[in-house]
Amino acid sequence: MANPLYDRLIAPHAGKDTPFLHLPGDTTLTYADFAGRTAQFAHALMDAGLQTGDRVAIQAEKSPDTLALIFACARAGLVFLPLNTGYTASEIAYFIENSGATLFICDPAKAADMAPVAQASGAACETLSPDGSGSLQTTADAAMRDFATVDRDADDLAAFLYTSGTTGRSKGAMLTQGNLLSNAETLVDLWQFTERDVLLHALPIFHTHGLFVATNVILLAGGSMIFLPKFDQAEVLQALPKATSMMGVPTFYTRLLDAPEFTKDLAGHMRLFISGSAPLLAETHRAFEERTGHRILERYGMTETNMNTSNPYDGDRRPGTVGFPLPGVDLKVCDPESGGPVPRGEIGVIEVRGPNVFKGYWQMPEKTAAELRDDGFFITGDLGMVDADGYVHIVGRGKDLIISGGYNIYPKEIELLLDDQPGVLESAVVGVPHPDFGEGVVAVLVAEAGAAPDLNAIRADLKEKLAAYKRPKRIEVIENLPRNTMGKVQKNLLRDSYADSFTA
Ligand code: MLC
Ligand code: AMP
Repeated sequence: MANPLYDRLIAPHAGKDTPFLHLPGDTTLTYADFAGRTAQFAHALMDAGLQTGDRVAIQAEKSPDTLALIFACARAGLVFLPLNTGYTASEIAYFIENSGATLFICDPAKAADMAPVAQASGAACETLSPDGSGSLQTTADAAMRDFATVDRDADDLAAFLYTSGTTGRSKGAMLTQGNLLSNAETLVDLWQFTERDVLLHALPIFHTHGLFVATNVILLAGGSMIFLPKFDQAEVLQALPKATSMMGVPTFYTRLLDAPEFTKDLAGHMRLFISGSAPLLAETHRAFEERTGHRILERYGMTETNMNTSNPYDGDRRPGTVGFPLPGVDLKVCDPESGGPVPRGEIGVIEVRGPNVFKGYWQMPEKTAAELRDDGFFITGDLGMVDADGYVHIVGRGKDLIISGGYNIYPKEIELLLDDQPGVLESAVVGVPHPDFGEGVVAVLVAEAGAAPDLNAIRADLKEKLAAYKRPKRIEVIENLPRNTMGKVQKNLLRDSYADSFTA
């Protein structure tokens, strides 16, 4: 009888009255409370008629109950599918339909818009609110605080995390219980997390970083988290003195450096600052050390693989590098054409293999075969090299991808919507330097002959269809897209032309 995630992350602490979550308003949720709540939600999910292996799509605000619901899915043998709270109804429709989710859970404020979308794909809709008033919470409140956890193998699916594709269609990355647990075990050891750790948690919990890296590491170590609803500079500064460690995307660290109150005195007691999900500029690394005396530990991961590499805990944390492959992870740099390994020091596509690597894309065998080799290596699409000391450097991306404030944005998805707009012949979307988000989205349009696209109408349509973080922060109409002799749009030229859009 086993359920690896429950057995290792929840069960060992289930009877403890020690804090798991420190919440705004000086309240605390203990491990025993949290374990009991996962049982109550597991009963509520069973009452909804779900069967082992069913998918549960969750678009709920960050709250202790949302976290308990996610672990309830694991306990009940269900596959959870966390979704960005910013997704619009048309984005959500795709995820429910593609995953075949039988249940969709959203905030009560969104239920009127979302319930018909769920029902159109045959999924039931329940609600969950940070104030406890959702329909699923009402059922859970009346349920028992223990639950006969469903047996699962390490190889059984635990989660689908959707990651957009270069063709514009999102793919459901299938992650097993073993993928998630093995990565957490490695990271706890490597980063020396213990029950004394208090992690400042300001990340969203619908992505790998905030959900698996941060939460699973803390659960495994038996530490606690200061659980903030989102990154708010003032709240983070206020919470910092009570924390021992923090995980964030580079924007968190540049925003902290923007605050004069962020001083050596405020940060001195901290054990560890970790950065990932997007490149941390070497200059940010250095400015951070100058201000606080701390060298940020940068690591590299992705949705399909969890974490792959990390700078050392003890040892030289080198700016501009993502450190060494994690124990148990094989990493090689390959020629994009031949697929063969390139000599050390040369640039190629990074491939990784290990217990962290996902099972494939849900119901997309061709895409799985194109990215996951028979020998288990996953082709990340990131361009990198390994230097003479063994440090991995990410130098670019082979895939057409923008990373803005740690969120991935696939230009193709936006281009497809722009190309459909009245008066638009074609479009191209690029990422250019942005002082806060690292990269900001710029769209260029070419008008149909004699037409003048209405940019306000276009913005309004994108607002309907796209989460806010994906919407272009600048839209321009130009004569022609620059193309090479093969007819391919030269996005590098567009990036150069619009490089000063947000930094001038
Ligand atoms: C918000 N906006 C963004 C944005 N976040 N635009 C581009 N990129 C983003 N990341 C929009 C808002 O909707 C708003 O638009 C305007 O920008 C200003 O918003 P803000 O108030 O400044 O943003 P804020 O709410 O403070 O959010 C910024 C942020 C957040 C950086 C705190 O984006 C965030 O938490 N990012 C973390 C993402 C993350 O967890 N990634 C991990 C992926 S896992 P408007 O139109 O309303 O004015 C992964 C694997 C790995 O990659 O290795 O970890
Ligand atoms: P996601 O699909 O959201 O999980 O994003 C994964 C991508 O984020 C990777 O393929 C990289 O391109 C990027 N990424 C993650 N961590 C880092 C890092 N430390 N430095 C540079 N890029 C990173």
